Amino acid sequence: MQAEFWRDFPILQEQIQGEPLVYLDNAATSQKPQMVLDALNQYYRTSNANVHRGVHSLAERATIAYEIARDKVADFIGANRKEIIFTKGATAGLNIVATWAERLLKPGDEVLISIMEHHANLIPWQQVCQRTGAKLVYVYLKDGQLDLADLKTKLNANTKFVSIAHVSNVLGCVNPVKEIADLAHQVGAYLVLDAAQSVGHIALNVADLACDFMVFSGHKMYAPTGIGVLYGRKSLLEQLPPVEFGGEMIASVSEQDASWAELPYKFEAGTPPIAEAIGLGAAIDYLNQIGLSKVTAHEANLIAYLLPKLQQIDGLTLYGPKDRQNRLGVFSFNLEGLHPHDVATALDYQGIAVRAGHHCAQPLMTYLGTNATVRASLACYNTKADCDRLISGIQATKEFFNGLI
Ligand code: 7TS
Repeated sequence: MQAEFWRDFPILQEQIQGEPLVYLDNAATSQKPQMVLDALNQYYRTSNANVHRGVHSLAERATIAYEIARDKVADFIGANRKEIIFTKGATAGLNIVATWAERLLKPGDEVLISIMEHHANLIPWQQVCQRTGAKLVYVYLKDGQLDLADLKTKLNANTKFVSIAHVSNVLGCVNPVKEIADLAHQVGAYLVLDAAQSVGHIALNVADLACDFMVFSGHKMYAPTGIGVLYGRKSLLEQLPPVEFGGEMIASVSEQDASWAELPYKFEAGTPPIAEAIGLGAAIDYLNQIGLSKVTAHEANLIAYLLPKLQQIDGLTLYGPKDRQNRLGVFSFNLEGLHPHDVATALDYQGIAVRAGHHCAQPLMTYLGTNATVRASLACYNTKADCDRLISGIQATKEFFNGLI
């Protein structure tokens, strides 16, 4: 019996090019369940006001709903509510951490990242290193996943930050975060975790992962766009100066000076994405209602089903780990002789949504010796039937183009 989570997502009823939609671009963004759509509607219909300022009843409703969303996030990742900063998304969170890092880093210091990082966890560090004279050091791959031995040789007393993806948005591999965090801490470095591709798929507990900072985006875990989370260990966030300045983030202001509000508000300047945060709370409710472990198990079944089928296709090069251990549902591949954009367009003609391109990981593409890949990525609402449609879609694409060549 297959889990029928797809019933909860109205957009999955859409027809694309006359075919029922098979949505396999979840690593880019996920679809939204009715519960999240209802929460947004309900908020705007009954509670819309600005937060943390009004004394009127609607303002109080909005503030309570916004702060309840923060509590839900804190519970979801095993953190304290003061450690949850609402941001625009994973990118914004990483930029905040990098801005702070810029104050600490000196020439000769090192920042260790991996070659599989999304540009969001790469360019902020490049910029910071260029400005401070610190060195950006890369860990490379072995067997399609992170080479831990390489990481160990590159960690040293100069390493001040290790910033790493939990799950690669191209390779699908799950990195051994706890082990990396322990190694980083042994040399006195901070561990920054980019959980953009793991959130909503596997459990995230900041204590178990031993990370100092963690970022993710709501929109990849069934919540709206425009909302994300920066988690930081309280003792660190207390030392960290604000990055943006303005309303909401102050304790008091005089003509020439200001003092900062307590955590987490000192990092939330201006009117926050209120509805979006409430939507994120609803997405967490949705996952809790199903049970995240059921989602993980359902996706693991799909991975076990799809991986060998992809590997059996003649002329298909699959990137990332060869076996399903340490893999989540992100499958990047190329078909011999075909451009990834042509493959994605041919799949779209069959109602199948996948992404093609460099996936904001150009150094990884160069390392893999390609310009681009096709990427199919799973979420809780996908089914074995979707996997079958992808496989037959790829076969049909091959036949179509072979007929032209
Ligand atoms: N980190 C990883 C690992 C990601 O996959 C992404 C987005 C980000 C950070 C940035 O998230 P944002 O919400 O701030 O943009 N990844 C993708 C992708 O693979 N295709 O589209 C967006």
